[in-house]
Amino acid sequence: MRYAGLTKAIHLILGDQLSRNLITLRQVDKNRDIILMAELWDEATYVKHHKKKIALVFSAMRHHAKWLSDRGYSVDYVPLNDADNTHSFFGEVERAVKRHSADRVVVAEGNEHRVMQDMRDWGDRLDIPVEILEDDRWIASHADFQNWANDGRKQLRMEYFYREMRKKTGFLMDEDGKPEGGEWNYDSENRKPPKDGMSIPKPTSFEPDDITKEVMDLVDEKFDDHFGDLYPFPFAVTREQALTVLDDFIRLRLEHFGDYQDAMVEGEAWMFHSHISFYMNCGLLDPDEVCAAVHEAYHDGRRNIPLNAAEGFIRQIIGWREYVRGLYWHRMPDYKAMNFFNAQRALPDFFWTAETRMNCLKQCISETKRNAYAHHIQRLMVLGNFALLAGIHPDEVNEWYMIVYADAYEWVELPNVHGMILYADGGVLGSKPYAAGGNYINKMSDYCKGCTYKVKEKTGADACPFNYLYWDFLIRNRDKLSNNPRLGMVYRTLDKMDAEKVDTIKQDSEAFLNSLS
Ligand code: FAD
Ligand code: DLZ
Ligand code: SF4
Repeated sequence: MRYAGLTKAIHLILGDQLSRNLITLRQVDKNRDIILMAELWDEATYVKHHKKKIALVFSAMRHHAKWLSDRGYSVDYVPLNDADNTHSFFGEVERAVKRHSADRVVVAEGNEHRVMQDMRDWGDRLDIPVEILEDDRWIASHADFQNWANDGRKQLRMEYFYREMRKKTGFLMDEDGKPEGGEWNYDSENRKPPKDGMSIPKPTSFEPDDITKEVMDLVDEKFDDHFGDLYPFPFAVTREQALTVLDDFIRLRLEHFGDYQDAMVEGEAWMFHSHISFYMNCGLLDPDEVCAAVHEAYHDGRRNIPLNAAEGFIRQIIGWREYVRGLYWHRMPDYKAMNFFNAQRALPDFFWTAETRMNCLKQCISETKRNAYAHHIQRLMVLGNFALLAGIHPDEVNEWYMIVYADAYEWVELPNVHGMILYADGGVLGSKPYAAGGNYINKMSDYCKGCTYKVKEKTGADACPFNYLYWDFLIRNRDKLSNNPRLGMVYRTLDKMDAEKVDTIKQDSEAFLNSLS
């Protein structure tokens, strides 16, 4: 016995560790140990999270604490309003150790670098053993990712990592160890534009219960100056409710998930997406069970689920989700400081107010404010594309994404923002920046119909700003991008443009960008 002779442990459970099979819980002795959970000002304000995110996390924490108490665990729950609350993880652990005369602390690793850094010296500061357990809710362990990353490969591309995860999990693999359907990836089938008048199911929503109502009053009172609408509050806050969201997705939306994965429709924030990132990220759902449910639904034949939908969905989780988490830990802390394009512009005010004439941005920001949610293509090809082309400083963009989405945690936000949209890592995550002009948005959405800018016009006062900003971005960053083989054709097109047009692009871009500040 490693801790023979020791008596009582404090098991700290963080707000994104609300899984009923968490490794920490598996080690609790109900007759002896204390589970500590704490609502902390530090965690709610290290970035000023969207009101809905704070309400979701606090309510899910309170429901989880109740579930544990009902099953005989001794839970010491420190609410935000507790007069003695120190509002930091360490402060609360230190107080709990004294309060309960505990002689060791057990915690699962923090999923953010700043939290892990903090945890590492708790043992020295408390002068008792602090056991930090590897969080085994992931499909790829730290060792799995490191072994893959250090296996002599020049580039760490998601696609190859994903294939390893398919082999490891067996999802959508046939008996001969080959990918079902013969291909690993059906993404090329997943780019259909929206159809006029398409019928999109309403998202699953729940009435706030008494616990949630109390939390909402607290958030209203204490976090009034945070971004976003608190009301209405439709989120799941228990595992049972999160499972209903997953079930509804499989029943009502999965069939079209693949086809319309990239489509955007004005007034339809939720489309055919699953809306489960919130719940997986705080622990109410487990990524493995989510993929197993989709794998099963694809095979049981009761629903008409095409392979491109099932594969596309499973790839997002065992591919992208696991890959960004692996990359985060592989490259932090240096990753965060990278700024490949030396982008310096401040974030325009309209990212907070949605007051812009650019209809695509107005819609995506308004929905973000209302729902603490936007789907992937809105985050990537509208909001992210704009931040990239406008040269906004990565720190400001990262902070905005961390604030506005209820599923935002740095391990997933940072690689997506820093790597995928801003290319601030110079190509660690992606092989080229996801830059695009207005044509892409026009093809994949109906936003341009309601816009005062004209998507077909390339320059001039009425032209869609994405059009000239796209070329201006390539011109400004020629020294950094022109050798990229995936951009060779684009630069050849640029080289054929007449000098007058290039000048107009530069002037229009300068005037537009100056108008942002
Ligand atoms: P679906 O479209 O239904 O996809 C299913 C699941 O796949 C998601 O729940 C998510 O867990 C996973 N997934 C899909 N794409 C990604 C991805 N690129 N990286 C990691 N997981 C992925 N996701 C977050 O969970 N938190 C974030 O803070 C976050 N920030 C993002 C910022 C930017 C700029 C971009 C481009 C993407 C970001 N994503 C983030 C990824 C993705 O946009 C969201 O996971 C997704 O929109 C959540 O909605 P959903 O559950 O309906 O997803
Ligand atoms: C996101 C969040 C918020 C808003 N509040 C709390 C909190 O009060 N107490 C807590 O234990 N966890 C909270 N969390 C989740 C943490 O920020 C998360 O556990 C760390 O970022 C590590 O990933
Ligand atoms: Fe967005 Fe340009 Fe379309 Fe307007 S015209 S909605 S700015 S892409």
